[in-house]
Amino acid sequence: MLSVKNLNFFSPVSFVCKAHDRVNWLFTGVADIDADGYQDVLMRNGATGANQVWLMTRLQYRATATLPAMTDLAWRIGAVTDYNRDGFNDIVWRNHGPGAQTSAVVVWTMNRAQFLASTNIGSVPDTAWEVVGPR
Ligand SMILES: [Ca+2]
Ligand SMILES: [Ca+2]
Repeated sequence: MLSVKNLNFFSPVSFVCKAHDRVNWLFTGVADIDADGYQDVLMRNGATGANQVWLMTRLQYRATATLPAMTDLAWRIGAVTDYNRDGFNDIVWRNHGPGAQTSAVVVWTMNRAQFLASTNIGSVPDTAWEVVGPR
């Protein structure tokens, strides 16, 4: 069982993992990915680069949506919001973790929990800079 503190600014809640490796899956963001009005939980596997969204209804896990893997583990989610104003949250990634080969920043445009496209929006070679939000 994992605990999530301050999810949606409510009291700490707990829920049972759904067939996940409890060591490698990391919480990487919270946003309403499927545009149903409830915040969902972005998950990334730190060993494989697999990515998932836990679709939530209030504090209840409802389903898992699988996103494309980013097997280069230097990619990190930096921000989640609706960049192209289509009503669906998009995901900003930056290649800056340990072993990073580039300093690229890309946006994954999404249609609810379905990946549509990856667009390179630039690079930030200075590792002192971080993408900090919105998340
Ligand atoms: Ca949602
Ligand atoms: Ca969008």
